[in-house]
Amino acid sequence: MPTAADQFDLFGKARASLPDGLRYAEGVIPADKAGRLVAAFADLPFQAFDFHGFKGHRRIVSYGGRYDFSASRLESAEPIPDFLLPARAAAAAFAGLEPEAIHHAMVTEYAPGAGIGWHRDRPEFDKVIGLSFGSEATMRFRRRVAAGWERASLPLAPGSAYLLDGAARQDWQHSIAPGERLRYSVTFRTLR
Ligand SMILES: O=C(O)CCC(=O)C(=O)O
Repeated sequence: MPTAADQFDLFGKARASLPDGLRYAEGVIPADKAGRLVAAFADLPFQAFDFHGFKGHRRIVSYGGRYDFSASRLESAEPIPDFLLPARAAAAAFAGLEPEAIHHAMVTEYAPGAGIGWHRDRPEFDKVIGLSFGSEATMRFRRRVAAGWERASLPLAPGSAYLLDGAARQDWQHSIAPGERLRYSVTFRTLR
């Protein structure tokens, strides 16, 4: 059975079977640092994800900007806290960005059974870099083609990072399948 490592070359670039513009690497956040971050997440003021009044199973906390789906706009939010800055630096290095280019961070808590449905991120944002913590997860991708949907999937290991850029960001939708164990992600976004 192919593993994530089989789907990427030595430089973390996705092979042809995955969307262009998707990059993935494991070990971006070492286990000891990941453990400290997960401990810190326990104290965050998570709120149920709210989409036009519908509360999702996942809970989120946003920094440096919070997208309000009811108002369809990006609202202000607390700046990215100090404890997340080393993770931002690691995410930026992985994506080939300066840390200061990343103004937005969102921590998402996926309790067992929680996932995220098909979507593309809001157009106010540009590149998306995601870090994974806790349980493994499967990130799924799909895009419309003449015959229906073209699909791909990517296992996300704890401590790994992915970058959504180019077609993976603009043309493909993504989702996270509900898992059986607690997972957190930290998604960093640049602004368009
Ligand atoms: O948890 C993840 O890694 C994906 C998060 C995501 O797709 C989103 O917040 O839009």
